[in-house]
Amino acid sequence: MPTEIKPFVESNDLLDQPDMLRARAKRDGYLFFRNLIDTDTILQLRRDFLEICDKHGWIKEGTDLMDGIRNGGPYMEGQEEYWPILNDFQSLESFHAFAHYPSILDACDKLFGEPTLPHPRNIGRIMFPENVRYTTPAHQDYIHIQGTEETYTAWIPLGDCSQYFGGLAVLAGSHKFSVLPTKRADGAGGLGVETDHLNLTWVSVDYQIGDFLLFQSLTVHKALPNQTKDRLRLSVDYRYQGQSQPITEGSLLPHFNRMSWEEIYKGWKSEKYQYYWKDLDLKSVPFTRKYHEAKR
Ligand SMILES: O=C(O)CCC(=O)C(=O)O
Repeated sequence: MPTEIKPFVESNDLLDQPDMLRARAKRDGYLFFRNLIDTDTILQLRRDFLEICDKHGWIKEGTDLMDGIRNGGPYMEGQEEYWPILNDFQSLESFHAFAHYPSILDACDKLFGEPTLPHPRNIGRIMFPENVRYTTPAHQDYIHIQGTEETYTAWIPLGDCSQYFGGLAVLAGSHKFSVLPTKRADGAGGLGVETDHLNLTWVSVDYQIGDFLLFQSLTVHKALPNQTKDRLRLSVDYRYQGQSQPITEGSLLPHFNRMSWEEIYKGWKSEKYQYYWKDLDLKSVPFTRKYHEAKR
C-alpha cells in the first residue's frame, strides 16, 4: 500500500517570531517555507544545470532546454557517466553562491540564534525518471555529516516539483529517535533506515518554485519517485549550522572530494564565497564510521 503523505506545516508566519520558529523545529524536525526565494535566481541556476546536462548529451534534441527532458539514462550518482556532470556542477559559481542566499541564511540565523555557517560541501542532484529503484531511500543525514545534530539541510527544487515529480518527504518528529540502525539501500547515500515501527507521519507538498525545506540532521527523509515519463528532477541540498557548533573536516570539503577547491574556484568571477570558512574560529571534531556498518 502506498504510504500516506500529509502536507507540511508552513512556517513563513514564524519568521518574525524566532522563539516560535525554534519551538516548531524542535517539535517537528523540519521547517517549510513558501515562496521565499526569488524565481529568477532559481531559474538561472536551473539553466546553468541544464546547460551542463545538454553539454553531456542528457537533454533530448529539439526540446526546450528549460523543460529538462531527458535523453538516455537513467544515470545516477556513483556511475561512470555521472562523474563528469558532477564535476561540472561542482565548478559552478552560481551553485555555491546560492547556498548563501539571504532568506535562507536569515531563517537559519533565527533558527540557530547565532550567525550561520553554510557548509561548503554543496550537493546538486539530477533525478531521472524510470529509476524508481534508485529513488533516495529513507535516511538520516547525521551519519554522513556528524559534527552537531543541529545541522540543518536546506532542500530546494530548481523549479516546480510536485509529489509525482519526486519531491522530498520528511518523517515528522523522527529527529527525536536519535541515530537509527542503518541497512544497505539503493539510491543516494547507499544507507537507509526502517521507519514503520516509529508510527510517525510522512509529510511533503507539491513544491512551487521559490519554496524551500529545512530539516534537522536526525530527521528521517526520503525522495518520492520521479514518476514522469521523461523529465529530469533537479534540486540542490545545502547544509547549515550555528558557527559556534562543532564540525567535521569532511563538511568543509567538496562533495565526493573529487576536485580540490582550487580547481573548483578556477574561473570564478568573485572571491566572496571562496574559502569563507577559513576566517572563522571553527571547532573541529573527528568523524566516526561506526554508523556505517550497516546490516544487509
Ligand atoms: O534529493 C534527493 O533525492 C535526496 C536529498 C537528500 O537526501 C538530502 O538533501 O539530504
